[in-house]
Amino acid sequence: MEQLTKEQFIKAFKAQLHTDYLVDNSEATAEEHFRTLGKLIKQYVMSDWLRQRDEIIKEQKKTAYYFSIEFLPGKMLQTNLLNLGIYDLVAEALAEINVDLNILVEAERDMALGNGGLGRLASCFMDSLPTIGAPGFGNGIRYKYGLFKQRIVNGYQIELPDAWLPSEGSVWETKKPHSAVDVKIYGSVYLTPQEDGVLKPVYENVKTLHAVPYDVIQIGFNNGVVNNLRLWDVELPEKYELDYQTLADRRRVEDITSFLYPDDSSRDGQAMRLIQEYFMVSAGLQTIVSSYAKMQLPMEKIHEKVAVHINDTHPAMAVPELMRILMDDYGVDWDDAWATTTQVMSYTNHTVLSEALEKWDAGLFKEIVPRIHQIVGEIDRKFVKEWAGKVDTGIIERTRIVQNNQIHMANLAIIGGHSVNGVAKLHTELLIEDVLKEFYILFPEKFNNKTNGIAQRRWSQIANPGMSALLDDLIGKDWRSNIHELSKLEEQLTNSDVQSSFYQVKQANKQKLADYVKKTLDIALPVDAIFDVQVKRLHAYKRQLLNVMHIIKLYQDLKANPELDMTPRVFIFGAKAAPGYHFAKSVIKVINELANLINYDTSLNDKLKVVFLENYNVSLAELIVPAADVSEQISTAGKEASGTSNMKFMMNGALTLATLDGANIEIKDAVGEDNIVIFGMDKDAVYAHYDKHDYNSRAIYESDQTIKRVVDAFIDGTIPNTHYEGHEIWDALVSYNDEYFLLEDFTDYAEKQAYISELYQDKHKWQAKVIKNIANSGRFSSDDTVEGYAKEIWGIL
Ligand code: H53
Repeated sequence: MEQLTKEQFIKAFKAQLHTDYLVDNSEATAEEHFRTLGKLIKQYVMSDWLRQRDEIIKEQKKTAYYFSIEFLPGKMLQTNLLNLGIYDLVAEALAEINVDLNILVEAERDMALGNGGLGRLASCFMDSLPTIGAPGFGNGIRYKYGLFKQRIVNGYQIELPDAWLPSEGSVWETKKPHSAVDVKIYGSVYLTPQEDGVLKPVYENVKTLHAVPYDVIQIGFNNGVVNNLRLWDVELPEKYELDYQTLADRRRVEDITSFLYPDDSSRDGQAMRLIQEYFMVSAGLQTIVSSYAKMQLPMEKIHEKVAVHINDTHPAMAVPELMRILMDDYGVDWDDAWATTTQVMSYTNHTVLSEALEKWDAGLFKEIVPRIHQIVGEIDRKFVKEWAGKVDTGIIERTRIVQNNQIHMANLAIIGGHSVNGVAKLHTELLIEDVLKEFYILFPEKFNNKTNGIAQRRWSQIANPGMSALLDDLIGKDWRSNIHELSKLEEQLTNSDVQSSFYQVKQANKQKLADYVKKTLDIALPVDAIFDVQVKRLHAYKRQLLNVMHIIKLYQDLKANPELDMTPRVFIFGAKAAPGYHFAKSVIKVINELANLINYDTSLNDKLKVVFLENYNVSLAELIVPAADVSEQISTAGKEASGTSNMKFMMNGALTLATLDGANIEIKDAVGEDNIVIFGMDKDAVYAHYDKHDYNSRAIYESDQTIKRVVDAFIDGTIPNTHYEGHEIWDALVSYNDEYFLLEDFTDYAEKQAYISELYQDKHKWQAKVIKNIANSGRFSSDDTVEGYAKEIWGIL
């Protein structure tokens, strides 16, 4: 953007307020101020945005499209100001006219078009792609309701709709009705030979959806690059209005983009989800192919200019949809279409949990997307034919796409693309050795690792201004554009002045969080306590329950000996449970009741506090992460693909308490064993139990008095109002053999927690480790991660 002065900004800001709302600055609401600022930002980047688009067309640049059913940007105002390089200027200019930027920040609604790690990663990539100057665009759905708003009532999770989208639309988006496309679903299709002998599909009784794109600006950091996140909304096509005569018909169409499916761990079997997936994929690909067509290059070479990324299995229909467009709309023959499609497509696997790898009932698939069903059938048939006689038939049967009348979307994405990557070293190893090992036999060259990363600007400069100012003082400002500069802190680990400065920053952040907790929950938190945090989706494998067991142990120890010399602890949880995930909801109830029990027990002398923060989301994370002393990353080894909050905490100077799982291992490699606290079984120990079937949680329960005492607290009335939930948990741990090995890992976990308490007493030692973590966090920048994708997978840099 052009150089901007405060005066120019103030003038433009006031004028825009007048034009849009007919108000003076002093009368306007925070919401009006926010939208006005947002509008100005969009104006400032408009020419860069258009230039980027024109350059791609003119220079015929290869472009990557990141297809994802989830994006989780949170709020965008601060990021946009920062990336544009006008944060301070705008804050000061607004202050001059008595407008507080922080209040405008508050007025923005979180854009929560995602459930958790997957969606947040996609948004970190959206920030990093323009920052590294890569032509990489997002493609997703403009859900009217994002992830549900969580309220806690009597300790239970209540889910409310999250109406994030104002009636005037998001200030960051631009509706593009002229770029709308039609998407066909349902009906039937048959192939009929044309004059030239080529088979053409004929559709009957289809329903046509009108897909309208909304483009959301993605601003690069201080480099004049503006990319695009294209979110699709559905409208009723006027041309086909007779297809939708009743209100109910119309509503069913509107529902397609109404809400995000809040269950990312298992398919809920609804046709609507399948329609959402096809809608997003088809609309996105039709647009991509038609803009490629404008380059007037051969369709068989589309892979030279276009890369499409399948983020998790949800967009896997991109493979047959691109085949369909190339063959049916552009007359490319099967072999050429297949050759180019497989070079266009690449896939990231984000999970080893087999229930999270989507499988669709073939009947439902055929009903909703009949042409895609035909193409998938043909891809499957050719795959089987190609490998017959070359490998064991068992391998073919287990890797083919259609099995037992189910369509395996991961198999489709792997067979139909040229690259499959995991999201942390261990995760990729597990894919190769276990989960996808038979694919690895067939296609070893496709497999690669891309460890996740985080958009460091949001998780340092925006979330932690105190630490950022300190870093400026200590190592200069270059770290703001080159995060690897943080390694300069290595020279200052033991400098006690530096240590005390980091300590003060942390205490201030803890105070800020404590103020929020006081305001929202009316609980006073002692900031000299260790702030021990576990924030993430609630899932059995993430083992929030292990954390709960340790809290119960501390509670029991303190009750038995109120004089116990213990470093005060504040345990902080934030987690949403998928609405249909019963067990996870029981854990939430138990945490809340345990918190009530502990927080109001004066005999504990403030040595222990437990808080469950309602409605965990990106904005709340920005408040919590900088205030953490301890980051809980305690999943059963081998289950968490990567984790990304672990990286955010590390960058903000929390010590990680972790199993050797996901990216925790790489954090350990980065900081060294002495600067992370590792406990529990590693992946080999977990797998040994699987192989030998020798795990016996009841035996542990019966032989270990401490564990027995802790586990019995779930059913002996210790925790009030949890009769039902307590029994459910007790049964999971004892009667049903503790699927995630909490009992086996408990003793080591509790010992390492005790070690942390002791370590915290030695401020010098603690702070040296804190600084060591910050100094080595640069390697988890998503700028570097996407650079890896851009160069090694997409070939766009
Ligand atoms: O993706 C994150 C990982 C994390 C993993 C998460 C994830 C989802 O949020 C949703 C579906 C899915 O298959 C995986 O659980 O470990 O860090 C980004 O890769």
